[in-house]
Amino acid sequence: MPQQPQVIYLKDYQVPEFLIEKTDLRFELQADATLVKARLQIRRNPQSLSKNSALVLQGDKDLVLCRVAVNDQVLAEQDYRRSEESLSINDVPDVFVLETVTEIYPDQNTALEGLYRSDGMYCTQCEAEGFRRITFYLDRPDVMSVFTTTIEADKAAYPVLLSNGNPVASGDADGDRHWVTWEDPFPKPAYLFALVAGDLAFIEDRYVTGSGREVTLQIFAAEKDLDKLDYAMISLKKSMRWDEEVYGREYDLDIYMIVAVDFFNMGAMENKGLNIFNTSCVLAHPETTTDAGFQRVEGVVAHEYFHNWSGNRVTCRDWFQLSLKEGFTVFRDAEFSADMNSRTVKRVEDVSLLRTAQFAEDAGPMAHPIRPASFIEISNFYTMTIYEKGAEVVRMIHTLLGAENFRKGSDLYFERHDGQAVTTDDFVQAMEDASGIDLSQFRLWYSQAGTPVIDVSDEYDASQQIYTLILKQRCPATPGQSEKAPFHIPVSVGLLGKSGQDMMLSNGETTQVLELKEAEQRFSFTEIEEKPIPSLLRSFSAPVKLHYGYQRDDLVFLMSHDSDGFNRWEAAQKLGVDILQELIGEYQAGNELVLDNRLTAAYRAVLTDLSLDQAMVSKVLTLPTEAYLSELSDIIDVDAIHAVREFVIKTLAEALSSELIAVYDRCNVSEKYAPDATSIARRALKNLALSYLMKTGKPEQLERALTQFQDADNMTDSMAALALVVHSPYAKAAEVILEQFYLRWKNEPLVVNQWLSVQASNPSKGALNTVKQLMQHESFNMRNPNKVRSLISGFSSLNPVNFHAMDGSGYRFLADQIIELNNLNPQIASRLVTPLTRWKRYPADRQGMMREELQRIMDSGELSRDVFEVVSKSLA
Ligand code: 0A1
Ligand code: ZN
Repeated sequence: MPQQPQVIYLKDYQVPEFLIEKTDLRFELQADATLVKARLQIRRNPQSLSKNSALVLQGDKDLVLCRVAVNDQVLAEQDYRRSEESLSINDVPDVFVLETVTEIYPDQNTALEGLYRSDGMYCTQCEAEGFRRITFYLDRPDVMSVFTTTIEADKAAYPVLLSNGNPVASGDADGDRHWVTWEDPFPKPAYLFALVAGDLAFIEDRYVTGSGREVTLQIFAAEKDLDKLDYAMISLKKSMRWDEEVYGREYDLDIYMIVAVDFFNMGAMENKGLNIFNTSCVLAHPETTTDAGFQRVEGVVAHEYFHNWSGNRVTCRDWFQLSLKEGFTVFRDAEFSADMNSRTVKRVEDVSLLRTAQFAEDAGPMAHPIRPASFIEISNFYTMTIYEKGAEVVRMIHTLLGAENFRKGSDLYFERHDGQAVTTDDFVQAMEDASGIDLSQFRLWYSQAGTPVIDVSDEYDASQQIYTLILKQRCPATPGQSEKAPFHIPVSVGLLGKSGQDMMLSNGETTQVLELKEAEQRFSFTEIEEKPIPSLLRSFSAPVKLHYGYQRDDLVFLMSHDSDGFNRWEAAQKLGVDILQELIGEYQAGNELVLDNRLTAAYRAVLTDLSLDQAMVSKVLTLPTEAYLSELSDIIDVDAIHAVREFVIKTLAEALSSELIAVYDRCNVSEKYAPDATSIARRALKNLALSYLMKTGKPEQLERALTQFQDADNMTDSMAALALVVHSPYAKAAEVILEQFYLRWKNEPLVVNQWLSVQASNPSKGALNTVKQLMQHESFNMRNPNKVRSLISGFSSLNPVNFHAMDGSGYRFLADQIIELNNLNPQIASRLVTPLTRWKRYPADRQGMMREELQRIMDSGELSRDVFEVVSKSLA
């Protein structure tokens, strides 16, 4: 890869010069190589302005080109030109058939893009630009083609041969081989192409659509995982029903397939009719999967299914529009999960993630708008910003339009653009046209990066009974954008009276959406009989940082009275942040730490109030995480944050131990495991109580955890106990149960991944050595992204105290792994850089060491585009 890779700009977009009407593929899978024969029906695009241009197809440098023919005429070498990344042919007719034969080597493909082998089976990953690693093609999403795919392979080793669409023919071939032909009637971009060949088992079900069409549903996995597929099937059927009910969208093919693979760079992929899933996002069984795992399966199955409309039927014009499909689809899957489980819990989890990971991204060197203006490597833009902030932007449209208008807008969008490759602006336009609501200023959310900050103050005029909120917005500079225009921000508010009731507002309701559009704006409420306590940004109505000078007593009040469940949690978080930040200051000054007993009292009240939404109790009683406290810090003091948070947990645990024991006993019921919202809430609360109790350091609490570990009949309880013991000072006990756990689960890779992760995230001294040893363990494999994520990211992202060790050992270790992975798997290598990109947030000594490691990566030799982009932007 060149050291100065090319930057690609949105402003340079041009319609394709050629279109591919039909794509006929034939794959011959051989022991060491695969032959790819492509027959493309091509014509010049009448919409293109360049009339005589050469045909330029993208193709990876490793493709071995065996034959090129135009209209059955084989081309001689001088008739075409091969460059590092393309194949050009001059003087092609306006309409013609192009044939190529290419040889590729899936066994050597460690990048896991294009066609590769995962544990003996073949599979593909073509988004974003993987298809060009399979054959020469117009590998861009606005070239949509009808695909026919024939796969030929050894019958015994690869009995199952799958591709997109419907199977239309099959037969035997010479030499114990067989073949199957698949036809996908829906035109699609190459990034949605998929192929699978392997010895796979499957479960099958059927689904009847609202209009009465019958669809066959199949989920494929290795034989040994056949008992872990039922939950994905249930989730799939629920998703299909939900999309009909909420969006009026039906499935369109006769068959829907999901395949589980062990080696996968991301979570899953929405290939038309043939989703390919990371095993971690599809396999679920009570004995091996935690509650969080079950919910992930439900959410990801829904996400990929929803893409069939938001992504496949209506796709992206170019990769700058990625959030068109991802933001919208994340919003859809979040609403689905909220409907299936606890809405408030789902919101709290999503907001927590956004405020830690996405806000940090928005404040760092890789900050970009949800519609980026440029990139070097598109794989680097599958980010929290494109996905999660993108979903928040769609949510704000939903808030501004209301549910009914939003549905009109989505109907119009799907109808207007079915079968097209479009832009985020087309989406917003449909929402505007259907609702009549002006979103012109709102569009800035697509082009401006950074997290807006809103400072709120208020005035109460008792004689006039007028209460006024004064909102001021600003947005910090981000790379390439020093000045920002004011955003259009929906700020949902309620006002609480002294007795805790919601006041009636001028819209006749108790919640009102203020539309902040100016840099500073005043909103007055009339007939307000007493000075209210405001409940601001209800349900987190916009992805912003909002400041208002709450007193601690106000927050305690809101914790118990706010009618908005999200804001009750938010009040607890704000109280926690306020107290922790003050203590961090004391810690840094070397003073003795004393906990404000209002926190203890508030926690006691929540612990003992059985009338509360039990699903929310464990969330309310979880202190702001170290990651969130870090994000809120100007200069991150890793050790102070950790020490202070530990102090508060221990103090709370000691003060509340009898209440915590009562809660633990109440929730520790024996019942058959079920991943429903009520039982998930009970286990969460039980394990939260246990986590506090363990911090008392009392031997009987260790006993409690060990008993839970031994008796658990489900992975949630067993993993919670394991993590608590491993992260405690009881090193000997930890060693014993880690060993026991491994022996029991060593044949379940997903369980072993969690076992790796628990050790990698251990805040005790010596974690780095453990991680290094585990890299030599039989269960570790640098080529498997799930292993890398569990062990290496587990250390660099979930173990701040050790990663940021003052001797720089954590940074050095991470840089070594990035340098190694840069050659094996650039996408994974590039993602690993993230913690180092945040160097500016740390004190000077750590900054220096982090920068040095970034520089060492930069100087380490030939960098992939992926790693180059992130490292160079971090050093700029
Ligand atoms: N479109 C998928 C995410 C995805 C993106 C890239 C991949 O390979 C590099 C794989 C999956 C989704 O949103 O689920
Ligand atoms: Zn997606």
